[in-house]
Amino acid sequence: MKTLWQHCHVATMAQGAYSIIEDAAIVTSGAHIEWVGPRSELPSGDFAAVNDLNGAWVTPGLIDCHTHTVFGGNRSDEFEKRLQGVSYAEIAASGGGIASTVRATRAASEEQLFASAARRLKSLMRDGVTSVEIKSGYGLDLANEGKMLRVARRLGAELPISVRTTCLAAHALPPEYKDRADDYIDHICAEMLPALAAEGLVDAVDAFCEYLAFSPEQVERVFVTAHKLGLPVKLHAEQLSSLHGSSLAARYQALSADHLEFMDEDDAIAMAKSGTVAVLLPGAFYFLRETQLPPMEALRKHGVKIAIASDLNPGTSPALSVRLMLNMACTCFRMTPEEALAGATIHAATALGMADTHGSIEAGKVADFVAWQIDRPADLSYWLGGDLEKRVVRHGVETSL
Ligand code: DI6
Ligand code: FE
Repeated sequence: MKTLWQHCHVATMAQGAYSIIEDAAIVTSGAHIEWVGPRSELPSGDFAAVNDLNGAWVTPGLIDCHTHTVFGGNRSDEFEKRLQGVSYAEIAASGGGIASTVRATRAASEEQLFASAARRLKSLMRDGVTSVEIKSGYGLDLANEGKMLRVARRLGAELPISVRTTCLAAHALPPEYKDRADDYIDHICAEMLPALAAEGLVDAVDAFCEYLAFSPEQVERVFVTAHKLGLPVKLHAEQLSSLHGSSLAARYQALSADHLEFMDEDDAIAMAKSGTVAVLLPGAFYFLRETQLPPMEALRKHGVKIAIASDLNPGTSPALSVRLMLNMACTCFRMTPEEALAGATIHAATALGMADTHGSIEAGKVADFVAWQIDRPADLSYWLGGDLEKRVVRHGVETSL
């Protein structure tokens, strides 16, 4: 069953650039792209359906490669307090912060978590997202991390979006392990990761490497366990200080190191060597009113691939639009709209280990794309939010939300 999509221009994003084909045609066969090229070169064939895209710009479906979409409650009350001058640290010391989301997530049923996460995910999807990574990390014990990851799997099964799950058990210290961080890491390595992996709930393993979370030594133990289980790793690194977590991640061939405002040039060299993607999260930078910029020039100079993601989470980035993140990447980090779009397509796919099948519009890849009624690709980074007219195709089928 072949379908023809025409009357469009395509930014294929192959090789991380727009790679534009004007007056293009796309042939899909089932869930895959069979052919893409200039319409004048379209091979003859029988098409079960012909779609007129009305002059749209077609891009790959957006890929949000770093989110914490599943969580209980929210923290808009803390947002109000912070605006009145109470600091993040004071809020955390009084039982708020990540700990409050852990309490709410533990108290929530799988059904409640599914319903609230589905609402957030639909918001991302209405904005052109067709693949998403979802982390655990607000359960912090076997039962509740498992609950979060099962909800993430179910979201992928029930909604027209591809979900990659990441176990972030090493996100924060659960109250049961107060002052016993090493014991908690032991528990993650001996019990939690093996059990969650055996249940097929884990596509990758992440940790939060920061002076207020886990040390590089503790993170390394998690990485060793992940590799023994055959799982790739990722890392929250250099968000608030420089512990060289990004270099550690590179030594373990991490798919990505994320945040990175405080990384240095040696970290960039290490990441370039290992092919570790730099995932920048402008929503968290903005929401926390950070001032330290990620070292864009070092990343570019050494050829590190840069991805952009929402970091959707209740504490530091309640972001419901990846396009808004593209705008922030341009305004805050001085990325070009082309770099930003590559960051939410092909490089995001690499950050999830799915670049062989996703992230660009090329023959053989999965047919996930968006036909936007815009004047040029830069419009995707230009408009601040809103709802752009578009058609979203996933696995070769037009979705409606
Ligand atoms: N870095 C972040 O910005 C979030 N997690 C992390 O490791 C914060 C999560 C939260 O405050 O709930
Ligand atoms: Fe995060």
